[in-house]
Amino acid sequence: MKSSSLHSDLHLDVQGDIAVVRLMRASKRNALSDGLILALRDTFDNLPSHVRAAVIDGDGPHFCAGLDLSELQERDAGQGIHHSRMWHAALERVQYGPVPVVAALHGAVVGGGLELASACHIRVADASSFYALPEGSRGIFVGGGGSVRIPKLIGVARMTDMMLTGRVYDAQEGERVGFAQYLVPEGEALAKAMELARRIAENAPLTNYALMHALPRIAEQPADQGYFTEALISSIAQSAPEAKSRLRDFLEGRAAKVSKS
Ligand code: 1HE
Repeated sequence: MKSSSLHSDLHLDVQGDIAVVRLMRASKRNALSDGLILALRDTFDNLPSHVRAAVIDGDGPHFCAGLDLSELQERDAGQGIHHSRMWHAALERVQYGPVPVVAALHGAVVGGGLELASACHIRVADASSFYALPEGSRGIFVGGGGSVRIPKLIGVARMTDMMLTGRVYDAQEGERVGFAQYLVPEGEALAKAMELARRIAENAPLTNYALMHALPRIAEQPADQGYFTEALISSIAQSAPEAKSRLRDFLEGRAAKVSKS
């Protein structure tokens, strides 16, 4: 296991081919300062090349309390745009970085913390997790890509309700509406996220790349263009030597069958 850190509040542990990125600011509920946001960007820009999947989690009782409100000074409109664009750049590196990212959620997943979780490819939540967008009651608006990503998970109507009324979703409701794909008992999110990351790391890299980079774009395209893009990316993936050897393994009885358990 190799540990390093680009910022005192962000740790990177590389365990084999899995990178574990941990928010380490428990005393402030992992509130995302500008420095922490930039460190997230740099961490995903500089993952070691042998890493095949990543997990993000948060130290302490909460995953993340969102934007560091103590840094919210008087900003004029121009500064506000640059600040929001800085978040966009960092969370784009999470979503469209080199490897799939699994978020291990517990406690508060709120505001910018929910925006960060939404940039990940899979969310595993433990039973203590809760989701909120307090921006609505703080007189501000989401600025970290939440208005693009969160409606894709739960729909525009639910996000509007959360911001207008301060509605908080608990872990069970959160899974039901689509915040998390996996719900596990309290304290087990990281273990489950690691299990999933190890499974993801076994996939052919080009398949993972297609899922991260092609699928969300295809989903945004008109159907006719989507079908065409799908034909291109699927033919690229299946022409890779790794795809050919995996197919041969199945046909010759060496690969696992699909099973229910
Ligand atoms: C913070 C922050 C923060 C806690 N920025 N310092 N996010 C919010 O509006 C959520 C604000 N936070 C909370 O509602 C609660 O802190 C929690 C539900 C997350 C956790 O409650 P609790 O009781 O465990 O902790 P606490 O006692 O409230 O907080 C512990 C410390 O963390 C305390 O500091 P201390 O010096 O008094 O010990 C808090 O001030 C500090 N803290 N959250 C700064 N967010 C790109 S745009 C995104 C826009 C947003 O994300 S807006 C939503 C911001």
